Amino acid sequence: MAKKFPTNFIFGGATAAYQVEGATREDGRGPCVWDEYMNRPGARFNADPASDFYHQYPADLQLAHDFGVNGIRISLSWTRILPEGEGKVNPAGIDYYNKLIDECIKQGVEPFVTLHHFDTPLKYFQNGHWLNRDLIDKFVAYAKICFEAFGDRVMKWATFNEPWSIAQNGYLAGNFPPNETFQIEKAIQIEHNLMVAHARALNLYKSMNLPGRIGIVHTLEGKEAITDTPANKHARDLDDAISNRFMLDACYLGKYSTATMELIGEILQKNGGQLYTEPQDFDDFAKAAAQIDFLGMNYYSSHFLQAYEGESQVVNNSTGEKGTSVFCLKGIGARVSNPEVPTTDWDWPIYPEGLYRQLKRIAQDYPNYKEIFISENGMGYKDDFEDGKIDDTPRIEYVKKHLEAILKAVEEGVNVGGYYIWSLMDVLSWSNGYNKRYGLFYVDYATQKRYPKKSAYWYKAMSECGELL
Ligand code: BGP
Repeated sequence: MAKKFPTNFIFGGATAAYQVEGATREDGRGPCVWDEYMNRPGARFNADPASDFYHQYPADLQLAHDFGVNGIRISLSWTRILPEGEGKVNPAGIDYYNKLIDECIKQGVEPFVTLHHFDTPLKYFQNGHWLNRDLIDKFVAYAKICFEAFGDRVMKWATFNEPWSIAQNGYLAGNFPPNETFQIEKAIQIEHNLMVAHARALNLYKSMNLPGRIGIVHTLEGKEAITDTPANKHARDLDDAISNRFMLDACYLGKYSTATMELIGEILQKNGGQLYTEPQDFDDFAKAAAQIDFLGMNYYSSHFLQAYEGESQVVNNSTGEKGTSVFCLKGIGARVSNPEVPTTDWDWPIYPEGLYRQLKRIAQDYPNYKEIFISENGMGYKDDFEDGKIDDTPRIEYVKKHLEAILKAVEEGVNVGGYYIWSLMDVLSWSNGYNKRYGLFYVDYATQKRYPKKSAYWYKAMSECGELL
């Protein structure tokens, strides 16, 4: 079993603007969808000050540097740059990201910048969100401003973070705004519209002749049949089609394959609804598929599928009370627990094999992928803080097994350029709040002091020797 990481492998840490910055009302930032949502009556937590990255970024980047973290995923807050979503640019927003990007470079922590990590401007959210195709043009205009402002120094761009989570969590599971459930038609339409926005922004970037590279970040949940019956395998294929394959086709084939559309068509037929597309969309897809530089793959977990004929029902485990999740979708299948696979307290199966299989699948089904970065992977855990020490051995075990899976795929020829642990420091979790920690660095939210966890020392040692420890 290979233990060596490829040369120049990035040992990164991931963040997202809304989950770390805080300062939601500072320096002219405009409201995004999550500001309203997290401040609704009865909300359990909000994003101020989160990890206070808006002010603490020099210290965080110093820590990253000191612990061998040589890449960071950050995202740009659209409404810091354009408080209204469009129109007048906020110089303070540009100034903040200029300083942040420069500091990353100064510390040798290469920035990998995502344009949109869930934080759509509030106004557009209220106006139909990604169901409204006007948002596609607004996004491309925002992207242009970012490419012009930071494109000379940012060498890795992603258009979107996890389009599937926007669709699934907002419109099927109901744990992201607008908290709708079982809206299969809307979820699929949103996926398509996001793929159009991705393709157009990517094509624009390529036309600007900037020195960097551009891709997209997808969450690629593994899908397995709970037992090998034809019905369970079909449920697996349906869940895979709506969660993964539909959007991978758009990004890498530049169209939806006939086999993919049969599965999507079956889901739509059983739930009612149809997909709206325009001919130009497919020209844009084809052009983007020929130019995409890399895939960012977020991987946390896999689902085990059982055939299911009933109505949709979902119960979200958003407190870490083990064993409380339910996820059954009409016309798709039921995600059931596999007694042989351990889970986190939030019921996410721990299944590194699924990461290996997703890597192999990309290489096989989309051989034009060029390069993959594991743009998020990590373990949500209720860390114990004792006298400034955090022993997060279960997290180390989790990450180690996933790194082994990556190295196995690399050994078999898959081109993986780096790993960005979710998360660099503890951050706000969208639907869980602050007790679900992921960081290499523990954040004491009362003082905003950082403490390296046991995992941070382990990560540093690996980064220094380039071998799995
Ligand atoms: C991904 C998101 C991240 C992060 C992570 C962990 O889907 O891209 O932003 O939140 O999941 O999720 P959670 O905080 O729900 O445990």
